[in-house]
Amino acid sequence: MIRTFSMHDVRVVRELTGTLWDFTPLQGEHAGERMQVHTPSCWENYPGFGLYRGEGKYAVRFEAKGNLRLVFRGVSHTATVRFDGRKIAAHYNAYTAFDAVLQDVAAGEHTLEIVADNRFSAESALHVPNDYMSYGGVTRPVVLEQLGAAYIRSVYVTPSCNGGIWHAHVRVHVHNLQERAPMSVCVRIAARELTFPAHTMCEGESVFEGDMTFEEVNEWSPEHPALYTVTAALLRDGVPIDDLKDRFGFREVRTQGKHILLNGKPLTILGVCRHEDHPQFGCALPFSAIAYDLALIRDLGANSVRTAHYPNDELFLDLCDELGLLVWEENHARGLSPEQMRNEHFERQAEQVTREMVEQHYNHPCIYIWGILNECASDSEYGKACYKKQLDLIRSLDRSRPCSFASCKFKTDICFGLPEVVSYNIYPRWYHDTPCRAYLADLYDWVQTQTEGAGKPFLVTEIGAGGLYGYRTPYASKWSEEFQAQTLKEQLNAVLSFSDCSGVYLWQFCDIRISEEWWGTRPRTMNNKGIVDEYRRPKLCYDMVKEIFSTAKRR
Ligand code: ADA
Repeated sequence: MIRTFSMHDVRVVRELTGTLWDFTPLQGEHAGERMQVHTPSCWENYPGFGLYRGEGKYAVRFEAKGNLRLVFRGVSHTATVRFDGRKIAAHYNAYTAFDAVLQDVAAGEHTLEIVADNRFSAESALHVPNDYMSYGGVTRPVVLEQLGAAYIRSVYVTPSCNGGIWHAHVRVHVHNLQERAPMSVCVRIAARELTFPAHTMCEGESVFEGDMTFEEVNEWSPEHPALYTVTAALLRDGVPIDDLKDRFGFREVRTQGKHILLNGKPLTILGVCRHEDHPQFGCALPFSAIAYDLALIRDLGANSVRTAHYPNDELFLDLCDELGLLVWEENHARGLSPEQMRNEHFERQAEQVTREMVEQHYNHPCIYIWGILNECASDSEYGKACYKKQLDLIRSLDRSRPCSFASCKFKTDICFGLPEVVSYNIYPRWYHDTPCRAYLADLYDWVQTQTEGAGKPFLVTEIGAGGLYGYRTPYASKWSEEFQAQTLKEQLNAVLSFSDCSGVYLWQFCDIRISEEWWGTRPRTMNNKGIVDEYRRPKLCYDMVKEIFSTAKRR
C-alpha cells in the first residue's frame, strides 16, 4: 500500500513490492545464499538475520517498456539500484523517498536489483549506533510508473486566509522528457480550475504557479480534519496525458507571542513521541500496524505525534491527516556530538534528508511544525551554524510552518534565537531526582531571562521514565511499572499546569529496539520508556496518561 488514496487517474502505476522478492546477503555466514522474502520488510525479521549488519541484494523481474519511473519510498539505510545490471540510482537515508526515470526501455522482462546496506561507517553521518535501531532492507514500497513523453513530478498547495477568504497558492513541476507538441496544465481543487495555456515546453523541468480563491471552505482542524484533493493534469491537444493528485487542508499555522496558533486558535499539544519500530516488522510497519498505533494514541486522548527522530512513512501522515492528529515531523538526527556533526558527510546528508522531507511531505495538513537535529550540538558555535543552515533551508522551502528543535542542553543552549518555537527534552525524576515543577520553572525562567528564546512558544518535546512491562513491585522501585506511572503522573501534571507551556510530548509511545553497538546500556537492549511495550501491551501508566490527557484543559 502506497498512500490511503489514489494519486493518479491517468498515469498507470503498480507496486512492485507487496510480493516475494529474491534476497541475497552479501556478507556474513549466509553470504551468497539466495532466498525469497516478503517486501517491504527488514531483514532483521528474516530468521537468522536479527543481528545482520551488511549488504543485502533484493531482486525482482517484471515486464515493462517505454518511459518508466521507479519510486523507492524507503530503503534502509543506503541503497544502490541497478536495472538490467546498469546502475540507475543511489540514495542515503532510510526515511525519505528517491526515484529513477528510464526512457525508451525495450519491451520485455527486466530485472531490478536493490542493494541495501545497514552498516555503520564513516560514510554514514546520520545512521550511527544509537538509542534506536537502524534496520536493513527495502522497508517501504517500490512503485513502477508508466510515463508518457512528459509527466507531472510534484504539485504543492500553500493555503492562506486573508479576511475570511481562503487562498490556495499552487505550484506544479512538469518534467518534459520528449514532448515537442504544445502542452497545457490544468489544476483543479473542489469545483475551481486554474489553467496554464498550452505552449511548447523546454526539455527538463517547467514550473507553473498561480493562486486560487475560495469564499467558503471546510477548514482542516484536529476536531474537523476536512481534506481536499488537488488534481494537476497535463494535456496535449486538450487530452490528459498525465496527472498527479494529492491532498491538502485549508489550515494556517503561525506563532503569536507564547502561542502556536492553528487557524487563529492557540494549540495545547498533548502528544507522544513515536519511533517506527515493531518486533515483527522492524521499521517496515504495514498499514494495519500503523493504524493500530494511531488508534491507541487517539485512545490515550493524545492530539499529536512527534516523529522521533526522522521523517515518517506517508501512510502514517495520510492517516494523521484523516484523523486530525497533529504531527511534529523532524529530519533525521539524534544526539549527534560536535565531532559527529563534523563528519565530512554530515552537512550534505542532513541537507538532503531535510530537503526531501519538506518537498515530499509539504502538503500534509497534519504537519504543523518542522523539527531538526534532536539533541545535537546546539550548545556550540559550530553546531549553531549547522542549525541555522538547516532552518534557513526549511524556510526557503516552506514559510507556512514554524520550526523548532528539541534541545537537551539545559542552560547551555545558544540556538534559541533561531527557531520560532523553543523545545526541550527533560527527564526530572528519571535521569535526575528533581521535582518536576521546580525544574521546569527554573529552566523556563532561564530561557526567558538569558536567551533569545524569550517570549516564544515553549514545548516540552520529551519527558518520561522507564518501565519494564510485567515488572511490578509494591514499593515502586525504579524500572517498575508503578514507578513509571507515578513519575509520568508528576511529570504530566507539572507540564500541563504550567501555563506558559504550549504542551508536551511523552517519551515515548512504545518500547523500541536499540542498536547493539550503541554506547548506552539499556535493559533488553531496548528503550523501555514506552506507555505500551513493543507488542503494544499497555503498561500500568497507560490508563493514568489516558485520564490526564482526556481531562486536560485545552486552550
Ligand atoms: C533523549 C532522546 C531520545 C531517547 C531519550 C531517552 O531525549 O531524544 O531519543 O534516547 O533521550 O530515552 O533517554
